[in-house]
Amino acid sequence: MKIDAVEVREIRLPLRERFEISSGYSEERRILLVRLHADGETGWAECVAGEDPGYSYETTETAWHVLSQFLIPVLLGAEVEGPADVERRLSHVRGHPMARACLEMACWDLEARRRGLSLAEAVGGSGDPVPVGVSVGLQKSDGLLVDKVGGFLAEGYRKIKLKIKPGRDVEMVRAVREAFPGAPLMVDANSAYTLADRDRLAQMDDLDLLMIEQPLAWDDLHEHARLQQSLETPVCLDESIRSAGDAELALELGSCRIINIKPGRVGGLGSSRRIHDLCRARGVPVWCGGMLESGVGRAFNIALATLPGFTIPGDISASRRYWERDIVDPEFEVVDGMMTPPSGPGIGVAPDERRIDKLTVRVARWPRGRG
Ligand code: OSB
Ligand code: MG
Repeated sequence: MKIDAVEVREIRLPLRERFEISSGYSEERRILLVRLHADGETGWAECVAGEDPGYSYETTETAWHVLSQFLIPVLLGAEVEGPADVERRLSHVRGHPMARACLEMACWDLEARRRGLSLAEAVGGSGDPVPVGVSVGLQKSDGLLVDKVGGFLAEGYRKIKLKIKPGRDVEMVRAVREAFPGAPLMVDANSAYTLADRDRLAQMDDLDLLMIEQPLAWDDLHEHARLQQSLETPVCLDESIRSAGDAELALELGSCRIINIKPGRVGGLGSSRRIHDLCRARGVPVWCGGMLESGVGRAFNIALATLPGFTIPGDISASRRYWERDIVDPEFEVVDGMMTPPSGPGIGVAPDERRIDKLTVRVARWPRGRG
């Protein structure tokens, strides 16, 4: 297929509630949406880069820069074979997986539409509903957190992830555990600790947690291996895994027992699938993380999560958990803790273009000079 045109736009989408993690917070997402045009078909995707470099060095602004200066010029006018070819053509760019991923993912959507397949079918997954969870940000008090968790459990979510940081950890999590003795709970530190906190982190072993996610540095594997040795609770890596190579090294070193796969963080769906396959071959469970995506990005996450190695509920919540109104029709729903992947071609949900236009703060189109 020949890439005839590409569009990138930034939309602003206010979250229904502030989402706070150890490194900062978000109240309004600055989301880049990309659109590829080839052979009369369109492919959509979303760039998951955040507003600030607190999770990754990539931001909305760096992604805009790398996409428009270095990535899109390579694809424009090119005759590409499919998503794997797009990934290959962009591989000369060091780092910036989130910027690269959104073009690869748009190509997955485009190709799935051309073949009349749902994204779940195209990646090799199933059309079956998948159990999903919810990630709960830091709250003003433990009481508020317990109320929030109770609400999500009542909605049926199959896993509850609590954000932690030094000063808001063992006692806070214990309050939730005591309120909900049998609940499937885990915690995510977003790199807020060091090995010096080993004893504090080991106190989590008594709280019956599914895992502790990314306790140490965002780019570390070695110290996580040392920490995992002294913890009973499985360590799950998020930030530290940027590729299948990272995943293999992490498993060799014993840095974690579980991996959180986010297509944006690892450079796309192809890379996500390679990490999935590697983990599955070694009996290591994976689950699909989230980056507060709009419905466009969510569609990729739910499709990926239908692969058989995704044995733990992902951070894939209903549109309502994030937005007053999502930008896709229909919105994503969770019924009894399950989400059904859309069955239509490609992402299987329709971006609401009128609404997206209203939310847009800037747009760039290639070839240059077109409207
Ligand atoms: O660490 O998983 C994370 C959101 C933004 C940045 C990092 C993370 C998160 C979440 C939210 O936990 C998951 C979601 O999209 O619901
Ligand atoms: Mg995380």
